[in-house]
Amino acid sequence: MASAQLQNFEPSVFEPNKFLQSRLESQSPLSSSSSASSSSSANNDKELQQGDQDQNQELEASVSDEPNEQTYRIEYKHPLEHVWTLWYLENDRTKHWKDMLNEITQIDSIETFWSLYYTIKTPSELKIGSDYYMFKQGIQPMWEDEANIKGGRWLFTVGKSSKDALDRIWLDILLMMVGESFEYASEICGAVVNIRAKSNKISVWTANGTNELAVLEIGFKLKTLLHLQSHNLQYQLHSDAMSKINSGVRSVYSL
Ligand code: MGP
Repeated sequence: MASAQLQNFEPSVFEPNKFLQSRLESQSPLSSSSSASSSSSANNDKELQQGDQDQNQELEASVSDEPNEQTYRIEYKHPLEHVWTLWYLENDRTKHWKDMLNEITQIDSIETFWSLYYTIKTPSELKIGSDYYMFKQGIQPMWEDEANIKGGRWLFTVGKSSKDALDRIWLDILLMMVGESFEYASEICGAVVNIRAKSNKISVWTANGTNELAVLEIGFKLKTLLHLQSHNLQYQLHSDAMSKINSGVRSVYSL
């Protein structure tokens, strides 16, 4: 499903060469297994003609043990605890903010996660003004969604000179989310990376800004596991962001 949607998706995020390469690599074990099984069935036919029934039964058993492509897809995927949705926003001044959001695909297994990750651009390769959003399935990546409206975000900036750090931190956050690494994982709604001219921003959105224990556990874990000692993490409520006029949004916690 991920692949089908991606093929029709936004060319500035989707990189056809990477996509084809990852598809070819992921399919090669299947192709070799299917050619192995067709040569087995050719032998099988020969032996049938020879009337060697014992040998034939043995061969049939070994062929039926080999997974076909369908079973391979179903049985060899490692499902995630939650299904996640990746969204992409490309800045377009003629559009309202909500209309700039594009849903890219759903991620439901470790395999779809890596296949997608190696197919799309990393944050540091995106154009200025673009964002990625990865949220649990069913949660729209906006303040107004009922899952976010009482919540807030842990926000920090990553300098423009730190492209590798930006990509590394973003990947680590995605892995922490899909791997359910937080004690209060149910409070996690999603994560956002904003590519901006001055400095890039990464944020992790949580469901309830008044759940102090959860907010702080998530903040401390981000700070320690992602080695963000030199970064200042600020927790802001979405309700404050919604009512912001000109001044910045206040921080409820700072780490
Ligand atoms: P932004 O993209 O989060 O940050 O919000 P940016 O571009 O760094 O700007 P700044 O405001 O942080 O300095 C930019 C603008 O997009 C906001 O001011 C809103 O107009 C709009 N916007 C962003 N988000 C996350 C939302 C949202 O969840 N809902 C709505 N309605 N608008 C949003």
